[in-house]
Amino acid sequence: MNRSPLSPVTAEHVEAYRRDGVVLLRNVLDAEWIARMQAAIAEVMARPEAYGVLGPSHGAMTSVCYMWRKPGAFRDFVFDSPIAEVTGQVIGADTIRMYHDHLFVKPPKSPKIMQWHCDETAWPVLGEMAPNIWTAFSPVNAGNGRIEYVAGFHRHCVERGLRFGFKPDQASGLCPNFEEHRNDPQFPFRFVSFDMEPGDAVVFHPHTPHFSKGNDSPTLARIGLAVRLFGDDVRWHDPGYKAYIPGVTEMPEGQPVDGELLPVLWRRQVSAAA
Ligand SMILES: O=C(O)CCC(=O)C(=O)O
Repeated sequence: MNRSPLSPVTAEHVEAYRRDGVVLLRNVLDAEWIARMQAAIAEVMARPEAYGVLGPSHGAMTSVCYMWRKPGAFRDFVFDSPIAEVTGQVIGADTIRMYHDHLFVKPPKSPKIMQWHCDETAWPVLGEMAPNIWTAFSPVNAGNGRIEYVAGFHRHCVERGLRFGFKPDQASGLCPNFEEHRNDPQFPFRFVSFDMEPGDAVVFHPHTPHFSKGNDSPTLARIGLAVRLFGDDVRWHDPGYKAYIPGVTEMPEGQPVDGELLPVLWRRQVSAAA
């Protein structure tokens, strides 16, 4: 199973992430990783509560978090696969810490829609280096519910200090419903999405809005494992409505996050000559 990426993260990937807030990385995992994780995901699908914490969208879609906290494939995946390294390279971090994993499986014919949202809404932190790396473990396409993103909107948020809440009276209010802009020729941002194969991954910024429709395929499940990671600039921030991190108590507001439940997964190697 590969520890380093099969293809390098390039300057083009880094620039796409900076510009769009989202970038596709092909062939992050080798066939052994893909097979091991597909088998582990099938086990979780059979008994989700035995492996993790059910996510808020569990139902017509399987949504399970924190599987990495138990020994086994999910823990090995975050510590030993290349996902932390590729994410660190894409976002320009020196250190990557684990936050949480989240399995999203839309079975064939699942009507589940993930409405437009930014992950930043839920994370009890401030900082731009809190990305999501979403790895495909099935083919992903327009028919089976691939994720769509609004490219460039992350910079709009960061430059204006916009942060969305779960309710209209929280932070800057609710995330816009970008469905209203799909056919708007004046809309200044681009909708982007990617067909993916197992082992491909998308890295996206915490302020990048994303959405997925239901799975229209009669036969093909859409399987993705999101891993949320913390880089150097992440600071604790909890205005009271953010997601609870099991086992993690309040940290001092504005201080760097740490602790054994947010372990370091990767550090940038500094060459001796530097
Ligand atoms: O898998 C999906 O359809 C939604 C994923 C998502 O919203 C996320 O990873 O934050």
